[in-house]
Amino acid sequence: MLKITLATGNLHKVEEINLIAKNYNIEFVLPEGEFDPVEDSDNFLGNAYCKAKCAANLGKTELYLADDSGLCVEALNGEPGIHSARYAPSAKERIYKLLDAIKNEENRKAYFTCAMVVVDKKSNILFQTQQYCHGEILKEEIGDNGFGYDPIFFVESEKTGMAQLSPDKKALVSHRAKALNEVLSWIKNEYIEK
Ligand code: ITT
Repeated sequence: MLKITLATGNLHKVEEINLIAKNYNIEFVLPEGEFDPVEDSDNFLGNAYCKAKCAANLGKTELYLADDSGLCVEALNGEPGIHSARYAPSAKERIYKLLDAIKNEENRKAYFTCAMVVVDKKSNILFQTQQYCHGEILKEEIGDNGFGYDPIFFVESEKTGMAQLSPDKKALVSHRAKALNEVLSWIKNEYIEK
């Protein structure tokens, strides 16, 4: 079984990644020791690389996978974007701050994005991808599933709220699912079929 370190401290991401990859013979493990990456890039792929490198420095497996993701709102010039996790102190406060910031906006278009970077033990980038899930910001929270901004995100392709999707459905249509599927196809070609 292929072992990959998931360079994250976000357990929601771990759950979603395990579900998306459930048909693959891959064991995802968490970094051991002090995983405290400095995310000092101005873009998602750059910050994913910061996390992957930090996990690789702790050393444990051959491969390290990082996910940097966020919600970009058109009327807010792409904010909260790379600041999504730090936009306000708690998940609820982040949601209310965002709803307040666009309360007078007619344009509610937004997208989730997920950048994934795979590195080796020496922090060489082996594969990277950035994927998207388009939709709109709802006027109020709806649904109990998912995490983060899911309760205020309307998924264009599904015509329903992200937090109304079952975990299995989110694992098919989300930004994270699209990015991880690219990573998994690459892994399949490079590591599993050889
Ligand atoms: P790690 O850096 O440890 O991976 P994090 O939560 O700090 O965890 P990010 O810097 O990538 O991760 O921030 C992502 C934030 O964007 C996350 O905390 C949520 O607020 C939001 N987000 C990302 N994906 C999401 C999703 O699928 N549903 C809802 N919100 C999401």
